[in-house]
Amino acid sequence: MSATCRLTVAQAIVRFLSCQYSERDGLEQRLIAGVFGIFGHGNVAGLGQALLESELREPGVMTYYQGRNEQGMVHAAAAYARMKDRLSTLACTSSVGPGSTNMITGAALATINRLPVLLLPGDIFATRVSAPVLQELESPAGYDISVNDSFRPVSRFFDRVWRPEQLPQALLGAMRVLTDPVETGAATIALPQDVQAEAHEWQRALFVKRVWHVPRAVPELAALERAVGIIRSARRPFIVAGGGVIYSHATDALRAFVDATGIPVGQSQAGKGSLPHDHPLCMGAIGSTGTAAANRIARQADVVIGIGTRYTDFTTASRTAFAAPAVRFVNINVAGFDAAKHAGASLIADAREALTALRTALAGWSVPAEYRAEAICLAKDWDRTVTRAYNLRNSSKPAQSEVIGVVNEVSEPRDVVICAAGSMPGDLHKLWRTRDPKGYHVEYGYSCMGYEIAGGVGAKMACPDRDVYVMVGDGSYLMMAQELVTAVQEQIKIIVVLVQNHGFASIGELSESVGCQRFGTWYRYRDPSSRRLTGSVLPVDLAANAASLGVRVFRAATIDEFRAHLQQAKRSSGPVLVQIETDPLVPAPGSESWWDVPVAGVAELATTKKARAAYEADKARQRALLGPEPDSSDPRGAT
Ligand SMILES: Cc1ncc(C[n+]2csc(CCOP(=O)(O)OP(=O)(O)O)c2C)c(N)n1
Ligand SMILES: [Mg+2]
Repeated sequence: MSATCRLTVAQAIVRFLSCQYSERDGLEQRLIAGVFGIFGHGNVAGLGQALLESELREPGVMTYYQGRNEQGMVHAAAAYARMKDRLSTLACTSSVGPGSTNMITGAALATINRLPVLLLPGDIFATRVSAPVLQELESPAGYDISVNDSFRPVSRFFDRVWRPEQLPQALLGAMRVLTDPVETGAATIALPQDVQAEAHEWQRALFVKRVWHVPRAVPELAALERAVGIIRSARRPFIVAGGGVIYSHATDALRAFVDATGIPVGQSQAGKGSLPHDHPLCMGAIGSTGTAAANRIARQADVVIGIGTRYTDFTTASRTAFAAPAVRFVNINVAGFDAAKHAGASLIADAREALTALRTALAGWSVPAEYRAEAICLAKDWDRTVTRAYNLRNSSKPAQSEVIGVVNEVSEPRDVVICAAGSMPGDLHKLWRTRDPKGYHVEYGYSCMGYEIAGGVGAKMACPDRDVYVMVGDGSYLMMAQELVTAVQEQIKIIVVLVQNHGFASIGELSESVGCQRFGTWYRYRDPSSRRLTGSVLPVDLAANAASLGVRVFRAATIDEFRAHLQQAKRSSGPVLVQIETDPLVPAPGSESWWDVPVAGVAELATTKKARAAYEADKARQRALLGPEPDSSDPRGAT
């Protein structure tokens, strides 16, 4: 056999991707498990032709999935990767121009959430002989610029393959980034449409099986000792568990550490599930959408141990959650960037490795018994709050918390709840009783309306043995429901719970809190006399919309009907949607927390003026978190 073979660039890509594997803890799996695509002139004759040949030659090796909107394809790939703990993902191929730029939102989402996705946008001709081609945005500043350059800031890896010879390096670079827990995110290889179809002589070595080892960084001894010293000095330590705990499979190590030390745990959106809800020291959600239990403990914490968290504003309540002047941070993270946050002692390491090492080093040490008892008591109180919120029996329409309660009750412990934007992520963060580390899937890095249904499709593809409950608001549904058709086509069973409240309830509440009277947040006709959007409710029927796409649909008017329909939905085989009308004005239980959203500094409206005064009071509590504050009685600190 000769050392080379002749293939097009696109055929080489498909062949290469078919033999990439990831490996962690000895477990090997396909790194790129399939390809989502929408074809146009930018990829039909390149990757389209190559995927067809692959499907005919080796059925099932590199399955092609048809997307509806390129953004949705990327969401599905990101959700897939999240469920696979970032060890496997999907590729997405698009045409040139709008097909490519439709993927940019998805790329940003993946990169923010640190989820690997491989994006293969088509690009303008490398030869330029037919320029400007259809959908080419010409730049007088340089002929090598295309819309695909917009991927650069939202990708962790970006390359454009102008010549076939460049492909091997681009592919290897992309695979490395995808499998690096520190760097992972969107890896984009832009592929000019002529280059995709160009034949080239390839070294066969490019197509051997490659196994990408996903490392578990061990903590440096000196850093471990520093962290241990700080934790030993603590009287009221508190753990903030982030997504890194789950991706690293560190949930057992976290539980062992917590059981041994008695340190209570708060969870970010991505970290929810790192301890089950009924663990006595699980305080649940932390921050702006947190539980009163976690936020009370956080307020007085003297040492905060962040594990696999990047401390977003929601997690830190815009830097008001940790109020003790002398609070110190110990941050366990694979990324030095995150480990150094809040002037913390950084422990750059894999979460599981670090927790195991810390438990050994802290053997025999635990928090004071009164503190442990206080935390346990607060967690129990919050659990009672959740039970009340699940059973409000709101008089007119059900409250959202009741809907969440029913979904929690009807779903099995290993099932998955998915959400991304609107009022539900916050309510789910507070109220969802998470029983499995992969059971809670709320995308809150980008909080992207439109992720829900597409993400549900990707999650179900990754975990066919779990039911996937997609919680979607009417606003998010209207933003992007098209991947329902993909679910119908592939008979991917997602159970969509459509919460119809006729508008942007979350932003309505936010608007009210900043003195803006829910302006522009209802879905209403323009009133002919006032010329404002205050007329009657729009006659939008989203259940009918879903039914028209081939989805089995149920409509519930009451919470009991909703429960019955959901149970039926659970038994059905293909995609299902259950619609329920809720009362958007019933709030979830309070977080005793804050989120920094600036209020107009000058206003005619009394509502805005009032909100501004409240804002200034809250703003005064915000901290720079530059390290423990010097004692003001100490003359050195006072200077
Ligand atoms: C793509 C995108 N655009 C805008 C926003 C800002 N935003 C956050 S929630 C929301 C409204 C969501 O409405 P809906 O899905 O009906 O949920 P509800 O707020 O009613 O619970 C908006 C506009 C966003 N998160 N994502
Ligand atoms: Mg809504």
